[in-house]
Amino acid sequence: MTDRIADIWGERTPFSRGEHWPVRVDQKLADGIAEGDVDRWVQSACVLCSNGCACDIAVKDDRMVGIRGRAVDRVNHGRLGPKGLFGSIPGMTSQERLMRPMIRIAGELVETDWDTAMSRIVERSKTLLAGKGPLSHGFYTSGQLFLEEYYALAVLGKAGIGTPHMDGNTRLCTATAAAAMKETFGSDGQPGSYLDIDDCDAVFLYGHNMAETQTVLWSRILDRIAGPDRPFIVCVDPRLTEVAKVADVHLPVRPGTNQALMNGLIRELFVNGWIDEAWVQEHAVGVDELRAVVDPWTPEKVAETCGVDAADVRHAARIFGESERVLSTILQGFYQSAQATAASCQVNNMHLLRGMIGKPGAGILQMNGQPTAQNNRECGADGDLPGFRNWENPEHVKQLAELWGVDVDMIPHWAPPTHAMQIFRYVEQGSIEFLWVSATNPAVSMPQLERIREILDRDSVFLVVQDLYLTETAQYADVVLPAAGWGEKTGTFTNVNRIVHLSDKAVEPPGNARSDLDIFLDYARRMGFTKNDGSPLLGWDGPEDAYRAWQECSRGRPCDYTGISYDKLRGGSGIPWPCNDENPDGVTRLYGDGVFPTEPDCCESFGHDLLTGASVGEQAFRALETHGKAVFKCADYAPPHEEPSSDYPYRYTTGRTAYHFHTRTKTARSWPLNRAAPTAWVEVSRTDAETLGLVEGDIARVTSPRGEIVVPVRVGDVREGTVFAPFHYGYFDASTQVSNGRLSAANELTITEWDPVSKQPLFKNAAVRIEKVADAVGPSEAPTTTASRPFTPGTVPPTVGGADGEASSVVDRDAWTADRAEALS
Ligand SMILES: Nc1nc2c(c(=O)[nH]1)N[C@H]1C(S)=C(S)[C@@H](COP(=O)(O)OP(=O)(O)OC[C@H]3O[C@@H](n4cnc5c(=O)[nH]c(N)nc54)[C@H](O)[C@@H]3O)O[C@H]1N2
Ligand SMILES: Nc1nc2c(c(=O)[nH]1)N[C@H]1C(S)=C(S)[C@@H](COP(=O)(O)OP(=O)(O)OC[C@H]3O[C@@H](n4cnc5c(=O)[nH]c(N)nc54)[C@H](O)[C@@H]3O)O[C@H]1N2
Ligand code: SF4
Ligand SMILES: [Mo]
Repeated sequence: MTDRIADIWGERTPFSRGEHWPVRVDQKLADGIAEGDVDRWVQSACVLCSNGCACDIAVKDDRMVGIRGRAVDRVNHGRLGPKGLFGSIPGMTSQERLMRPMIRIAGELVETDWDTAMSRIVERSKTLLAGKGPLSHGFYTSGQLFLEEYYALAVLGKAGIGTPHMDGNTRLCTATAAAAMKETFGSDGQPGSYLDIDDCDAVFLYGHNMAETQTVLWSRILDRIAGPDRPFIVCVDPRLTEVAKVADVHLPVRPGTNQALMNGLIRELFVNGWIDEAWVQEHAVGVDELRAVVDPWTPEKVAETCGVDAADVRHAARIFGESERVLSTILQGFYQSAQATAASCQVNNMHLLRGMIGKPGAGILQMNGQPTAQNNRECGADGDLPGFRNWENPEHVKQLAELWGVDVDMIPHWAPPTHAMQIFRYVEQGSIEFLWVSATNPAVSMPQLERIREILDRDSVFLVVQDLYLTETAQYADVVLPAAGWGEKTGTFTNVNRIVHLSDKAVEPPGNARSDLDIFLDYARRMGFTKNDGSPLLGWDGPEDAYRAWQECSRGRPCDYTGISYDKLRGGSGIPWPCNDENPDGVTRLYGDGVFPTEPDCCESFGHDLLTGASVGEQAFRALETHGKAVFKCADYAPPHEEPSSDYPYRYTTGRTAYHFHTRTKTARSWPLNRAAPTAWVEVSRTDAETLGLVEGDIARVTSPRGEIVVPVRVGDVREGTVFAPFHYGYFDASTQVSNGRLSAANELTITEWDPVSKQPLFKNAAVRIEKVADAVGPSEAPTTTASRPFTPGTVPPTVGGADGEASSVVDRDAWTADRAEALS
């Protein structure tokens, strides 16, 4: 095997359109372990991103000692990326795992036993419920638990306590994916399939640095690119990512201007007649409004607003308009930027206009990020009703009440569920006095950290934190619960393209740690939650029991799991939902028949106004007469609320590197990964560095109206006027910070603001100033292999675009025209 830290994607296995992506099995065993030492291999899937790569865990002497990709699986055909290979095991076997519950006594967290810890929680919970009622309780969970755990949490929150204050960090992550699919198609549920990579003529990546964030999916695209009939690649990203480097067209938009670009691309489709009129008439409503909204957005106007080249906008639109099969992927550059839902819906609209949906190669991937985000959305631990049910539809609420054996009025449905940022606001205001945080680290991952720390630190809130480690968030807890993690518990989860995997328990958890499912079930038991007939509300025996209960809940819904048993998941490949009697092997692509779940009685949402977030409501939705047709939702461009000013002249955006996962609780504990990206940094363009008198490695202070960070400078390939910071670097291992204890977390600077429809925070738009505080002692330790590499000489950096014909993208457009225009014709 090559050095998979330097060579992130491994060697190429080229293939051409329509062929089977070749198998390549990637494996990593702990140092000193040979294959013959392994006692057994236990089936699982990787939990370090949403790609859902199937793997087997190597076990020796009841310890996890390695990982291997599963060749038979349709997701990864044996491959694993650097995080999967190097980041899966070390964190789990670390000495720093939480082993025993902790409670706060006289200001200090001290270890205790489960009975004492749970009694404290239950006592507080019961007192508050009796005195103040369900609205005193809030739950903030994750995209990293298992399906069974979310379902347990959703049922206890909705039918046991009756609080609408439940959400996941999925709100920060994929709320916009769900929202965009609900608006356009009537329900959450990924239309596309990874197989579309094998069949497509072009891939459009919108705000998605797939090369670093879904490395195995990217290697599938690289293998098509290395094959004989490579697809066109179009990249929309303000940085020269590895995606941008291989792109035929790179549109390095100013952060916050996605909607202007999308309106322009769609206008080009109309102007050039790249529309399947017959399909649109038959399968969608609202095309006239869309045409009117995009009409002013000429390529020149887009160029001016987005800072890209007008010719590149035309080229990109032409690739979309003239290719037969386009795959689009959308992620945080859209979901966490201004007008998130509106811009993501525009991607759906492009596909609808050409009838490019549900057909091989013509897919939409409204991406997920976290490994199990999909399950949170399905099971309703994000506040939605389980099974993609519509809280505004009384019949849907009744179905759940019957299923759970409780009164309809027990289940909160009188208002929209409370989103994560609002839950924290209620804690700040003092109305939520009991907050249970599981498998997420808001003290690093939420916007405007100084405020979040104050909220977590409030005396008025009783804070429970359930994690693998003593995180920055756990430091504020009243009770800390040590959770069993991946490989230490059994459960299922579902990846981006609806593929369900089973992860079997490989080893015992460390110390007294217990699975999140056991903890939630124990809480429900101690609270005495019952059905109307007096039997326990959550009388489940373990994960498989919980899973069977979920199967019943999903029956007949778009995410039907009734045909996927634990047994069926063992041995072979993962299986896509919906899977039932009608589709015993699951469904690869949704909407192949052009019929969408927009029937008012079936849909998950009646939709929203994309500019204001106002609910459309049942009556107005019925008046649209959707009846199985998709909806063209649209909105005019509105600039981000915080734009550069004289005090804060730079656009600030944030994101990831290939080598770390989020707040680094696992990846910082992997020596090879942490060495590749040991400390925080900020990326500045070469031109801006010159203006600011900064050189590589200088220590700079980056200040927004909300705070500052002091970090080394990477003079890199970000567009002029924009600075980029990775959001991974919190404070649990402060010894690795280069800046002498100064703040390094990107979220010190981000803004408390969210998309009006999805309520996803705007992590990618803020205004900052930047100044030097110390000379470089050497180059920054930022990665040299990826989008964060030092400035690439010989490429034209993304700059402010000008009039048509002035080359500003990294593509040599003359060569492009010659090579690719021919291929298009
Ligand atoms: N290595 C690694 N992989 C991961 C994760 C991780 O932490 N590390 N996390 C997983 C999770 S939970 C998620 S959600 C995904 C996220 O995966 P991605 O969305 O691919 O990751 P990000 O780096 O957050 O953002 C992607 C790109 O958005 C660009 N961008 C910033 N602002 C804008 C804008 O206004 N417009 C446009 N068009 N682009 C913009 C950034 O330059 C960045 O390259 O990754 C998953 N995979
Ligand atoms: N500035 C900025 N901020 C961002 C983003 C950005 O791009 N820019 N991205 C946002 C996105 S997309 C995301 S997904 C969030 C991620 O933000 P977080 O959710 O805060 O990130 P993680 O570090 O993954 O936190 C997960 C926690 O769960 C624990 N854990 C793992 N497995 C288990 C388990 O089985 N049980 C329990 N109980 N605990 C477990 C881990 O130790 C870790 O502490 O950050 C968001 N914040
Ligand atoms: S691509 Fe994602 S799921 Fe696959 S090995 Fe890498 S981190 Fe794990
Ligand atoms: Mo995410």
